[in-house]
Amino acid sequence: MANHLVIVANRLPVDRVVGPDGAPGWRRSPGGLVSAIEPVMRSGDGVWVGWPGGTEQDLAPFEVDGLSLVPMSMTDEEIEGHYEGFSNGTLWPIYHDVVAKPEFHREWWDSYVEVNRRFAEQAAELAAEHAMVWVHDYQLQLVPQMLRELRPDLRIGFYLHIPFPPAELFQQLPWRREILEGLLGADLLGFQLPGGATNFVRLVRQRVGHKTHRNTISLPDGREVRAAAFPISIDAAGFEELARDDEVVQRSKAIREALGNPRKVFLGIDRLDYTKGIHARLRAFSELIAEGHFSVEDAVFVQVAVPSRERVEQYRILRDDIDRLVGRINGDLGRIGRPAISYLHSSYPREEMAALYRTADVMAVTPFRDGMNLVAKEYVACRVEEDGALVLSEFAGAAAELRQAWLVNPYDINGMKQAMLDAYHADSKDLRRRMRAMRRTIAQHDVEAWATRFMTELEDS
Ligand code: GDG
Repeated sequence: MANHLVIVANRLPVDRVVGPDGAPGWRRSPGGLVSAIEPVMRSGDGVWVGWPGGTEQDLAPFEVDGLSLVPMSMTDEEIEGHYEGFSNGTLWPIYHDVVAKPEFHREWWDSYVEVNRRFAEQAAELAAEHAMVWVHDYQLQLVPQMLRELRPDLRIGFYLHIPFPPAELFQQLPWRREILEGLLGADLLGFQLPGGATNFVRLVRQRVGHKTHRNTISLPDGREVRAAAFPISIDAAGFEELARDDEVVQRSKAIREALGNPRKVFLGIDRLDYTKGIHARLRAFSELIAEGHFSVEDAVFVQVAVPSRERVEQYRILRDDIDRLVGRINGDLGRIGRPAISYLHSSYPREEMAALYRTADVMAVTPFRDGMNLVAKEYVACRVEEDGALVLSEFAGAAAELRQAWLVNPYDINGMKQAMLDAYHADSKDLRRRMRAMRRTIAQHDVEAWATRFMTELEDS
């Protein structure tokens, strides 16, 4: 027990893999949280507590690339109840505007409480006296309070990576009060946008009855909890360097060639999730071709859909829907060697992502609701020639900063079509003006600035 910083997150930033020689090892996993926190961990004296995936029990702490990791084991029942169930079947849809219907099951809640308790106990054991513990995301909202009960000496921060919903939606939760009280165990609560912090404070006032002043909540025992916005970002310099790498530049040319050198390449990269608006975006693009605004020789849409939550039913249904849509569009509009949509259900190394960003003339990021969306920021960071167009949903947190994008309402298919068409036809002067401004924003607000600000404010709290 000697760690001055303990990160607690649902997942460890690694996946179990089996090498070509059959030996098991670890590989960094994709996902916003990992991209965001890794640089902070390396520079500090920290340990990361989380689930490594799988159902292996009694795993020992280990290191990967200088990261100290403490694996939490999960049973099949816990994965079903806590992770796939309450986290991704109940909370995820409620926190994302009820884009899909949330399910409420009391067994899922019991499992959520149980897993949160185990995480809190593990963190309590690892933290040095007066250490900082930074808890992450919607899967662990009860940890702050549970941890405070075990270790009142700690400074506890909590960051929510997804939106915090308005009272009208949050109130549906049968366990709304428990979740608010769980979060109130923290000294500092971070949200992506000011609106999330405001929603939370209002709910605490209404549902728990604590006194609030602006963004500060006063608890009966004299403790104060602050809720504020900390918009997350990316390692901008790291992405830029990757985008300038010779092999990435060559790979980007090869991708364009393989696509048949169309005039414009459109790109979407998302976890395969119903919040991301993949279906509507592909429909909008296909209608532009069907109506003759451009042909399959002029433009192709590359859609990378990274496999995600494949055991949750709504995700299986979504995958089938998109498979069908892509098949129909390509069947109707494609020609030999020229599909309208180049669809990839797979995940890729960072270098390939950078090469794709470099290749894309138009990047379409059109979620129905998204906490931030790092893909939009990564695209901007990779556009080192200061060209390329970003079509961005108003409902992604990133839209608050990337004001020079073509902002769209993803529910408005005609509006999206118009924005895609405008982006397709934009002249280089317009593109440069917009991209320059967005690149400046990303360079100034990178992930390091985000993490430093959160930790400084937690230290001062
Ligand atoms: C949640 C919130 C918030 C994706 N595929 C591959 C890959 N990725 C990386 C991307 C990006 C990250 O994963 C995805 O982050 P997003 O922000 O786009 O979306 P979520 O996964 O939903 O993340 C979101 C985020 O948390 C952070 O707070 O912004 O709103 O929903 O970094 O590059 N990386 C690699 N291969 C892939 O195939 N290497």
